[in-house]
Amino acid sequence: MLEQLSKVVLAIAGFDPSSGAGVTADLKTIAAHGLYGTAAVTALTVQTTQGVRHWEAVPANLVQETLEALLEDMPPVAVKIGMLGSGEIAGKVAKFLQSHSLPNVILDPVLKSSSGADLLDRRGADILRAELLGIADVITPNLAEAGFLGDLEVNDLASMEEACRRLRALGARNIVVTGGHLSEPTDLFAESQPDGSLSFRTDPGERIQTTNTHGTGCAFSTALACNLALGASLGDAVLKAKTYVSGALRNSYQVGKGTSPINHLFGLKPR
Ligand code: PXL
Repeated sequence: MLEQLSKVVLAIAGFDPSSGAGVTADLKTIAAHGLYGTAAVTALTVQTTQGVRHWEAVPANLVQETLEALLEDMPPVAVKIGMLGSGEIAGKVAKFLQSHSLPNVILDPVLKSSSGADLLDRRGADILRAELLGIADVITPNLAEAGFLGDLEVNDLASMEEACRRLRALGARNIVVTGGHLSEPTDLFAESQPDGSLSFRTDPGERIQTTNTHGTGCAFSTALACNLALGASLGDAVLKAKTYVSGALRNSYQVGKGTSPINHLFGLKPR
């Protein structure tokens, strides 16, 4: 047990002060998996359950220094990358990951908040496409992100599959396109085979009747990182992450006046 608790999962992401998304939500998710979470904060957002009002990137050198310091002291067994904010930070993160070979790197290619605010600048999006896609072991775009990165409209399983093929051609190895916004919520998991081809699996989900959905994308990618850290195979880790997010949705409750967060800590008994 103690051995598991001392396994470190690193989140590289922005700060959402309402704690539905971003690093604080990631730390809750990591704790919920019985692992130890650390974080390098890329941006401060001014945000509530009602949306993102404003954000500013953290100076890129602080992100880089944090990553180097954490690596020296608490090397992670998995890394989740979320909001990067600026091209300068995306470049530092890419360089950091290129110079240290870290296990289980999950990239959630965050471009916008669910309320529609842009969370990455143009240069950052270019670095995401040209460098980070190829560094990550798994990427977890939603429909809009898969569409943007693959340069096509993604709105059904056929276009999700085509997006995966295009992302593979751009260097991505394993891809989960999260389809929570489809009428039948289904994720598409594309896994690279030894010959370089992709195998596809559809993971159907149940539609959970709740509007408390803030933070589902962040929680999914972090839970995936955690399950890989715990030793699950990639295919099982993807399913377990989906089950975790479903549990967090099912056990969510209203907090704040807008889109409430999922309940990351639904497994925790109050004391
Ligand atoms: O859900 C994407 C996301 C990621 N990271 C931060 C966010 C958001 C959405 O608002 O604020 C910090």
